[in-house]
Amino acid sequence: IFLCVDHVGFAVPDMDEAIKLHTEVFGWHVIFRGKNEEQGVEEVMLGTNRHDFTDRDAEIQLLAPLSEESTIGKWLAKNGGRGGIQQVAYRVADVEKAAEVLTSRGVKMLYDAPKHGTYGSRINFCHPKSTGGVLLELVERPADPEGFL
Ligand code: V0V
Repeated sequence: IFLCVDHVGFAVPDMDEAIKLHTEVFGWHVIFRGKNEEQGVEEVMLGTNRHDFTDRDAEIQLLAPLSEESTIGKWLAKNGGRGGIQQVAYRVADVEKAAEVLTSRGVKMLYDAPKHGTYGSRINFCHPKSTGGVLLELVERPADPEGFL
């Protein structure tokens, strides 16, 4: 079902501090910064800066809450205000098909239909109660990522 790991999502209490850490110390490059109001997040995607950069590389996603009541706001509160790994995202070719297959195998999907994700991707999530405790996201990237990267 899965093509590869699309990204790993870190919940962060302070976006600017997190960007500084992951770029200046770890050497990642900011390739996208934006807000997803529906998900209640400010997000930054970190990638490599190789000359042959393609959208096939797995990325790191920094997620800061837009409000205390948002998913990330609640996650941080539960984690004592500290950041950490909030999710792992698997890239799929067809998010509806993948959700259908996983549902038939007993996985509980969060949404009946895909929602909008980074770069115009289509996303859904597997509830952590049916994945052994890890919030797994399914990401179908847009056919043409030009203009986003
Ligand atoms: C909660 N739980 C988690 C978890 N969040 N377990 C693993 N990883 C997480 N991230 C556990 C929690 O410990 C509880 O277990 C149980 O689930 C219920 O927790 P809760 O605090 O009551 O939380 P809920 O139910 O309010 O919310 C949990 C769900 C929520 C998964 C439903 O986080 C959600 O809707 N996530 C999907 C959306 C999302 O994560 N958006 C932000 C990223 P016990 O204590 O009962 O055992 S946006 C994004 O990724 C974008 C835009 C993108 O990639 O394009």
